[in-house]
Amino acid sequence: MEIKAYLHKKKTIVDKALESLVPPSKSFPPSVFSAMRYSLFAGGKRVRPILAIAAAEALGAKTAGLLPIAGSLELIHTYSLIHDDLPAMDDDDLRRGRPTCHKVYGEAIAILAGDGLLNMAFEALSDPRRLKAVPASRLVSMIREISTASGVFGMVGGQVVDMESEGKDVDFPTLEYIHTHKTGALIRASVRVGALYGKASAKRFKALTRYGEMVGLAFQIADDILDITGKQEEIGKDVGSDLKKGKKTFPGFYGLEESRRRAVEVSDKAVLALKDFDAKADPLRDLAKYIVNRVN
Ligand code: GRG
Repeated sequence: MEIKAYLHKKKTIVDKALESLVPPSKSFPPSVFSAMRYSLFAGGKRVRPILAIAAAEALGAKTAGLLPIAGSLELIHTYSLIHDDLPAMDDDDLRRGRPTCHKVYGEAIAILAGDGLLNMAFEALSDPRRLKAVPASRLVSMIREISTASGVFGMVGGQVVDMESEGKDVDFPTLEYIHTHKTGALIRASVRVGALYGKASAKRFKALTRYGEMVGLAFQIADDILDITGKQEEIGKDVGSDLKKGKKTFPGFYGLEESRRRAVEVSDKAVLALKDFDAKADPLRDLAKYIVNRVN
């Protein structure tokens, strides 16, 4: 199946799972439920849940039982976007093609909507009614994987260093730390959660981990490039915001052309990590290529 059709099909499945995880806007208190749903259903490619599903499928697993877990990755990702957009952080007005959560609901409700989504992810991850297919010990490994990747050892740590580096002439290892933690950690965890669900052998788990790391890096380089070359109506946020905020990015170090070359090189490494997998891993291979060629 062509990657665009694959993504569309999986996005529909993920959106349905998310719909069942997050109560309707009119639930009490409606302000926070509306804000959570506003940001969650504003669009979004659902890359992280789809990576988890594709990793499990690469191992031959049936993935219906993975959906609450895959959905939890998107809940955490959306929380991070809401908080990242706040005036105290990146202070952005546009996200996923819409005014940011705090612009519509105010800062206090946006903060609480982010908190609500983060905690709802762990509710979903520990709900025995939804997770009958996953043995408790494996579920604990997944919860640890996701919480470590989202917290100070992952995304939160990356966000802190990113903020503290604004306007500074950071070195390349610092940029690498920001990229691997702020964006890379949750992407890597998404693939590893799919691998855990699919009962990967130690060898395959290692290969999928390498794939996740390379895809995470390629994704971030592509994001840095899109921040310069993208169109606002396609990327759904303001163009040129990294430069405006004095953020050092991949193109800042290497220029656009070299960054493009490196993104492809890293994506090729992701594909190479899957050399011992059969055709069931083709969506993962195609995703690695798609991530560097994407326009949003
Ligand atoms: C607030 C703890 C905390 C962390 C925020 C994710 C993040 C960390 C910041 C977002 C800033 C940013 C633009 C990062 C670049 C990579 C990235 C995460 C892009 C957005 O992800 P996509 O492209 O977005 O998957 P969609 O909308 O498709 O889900």
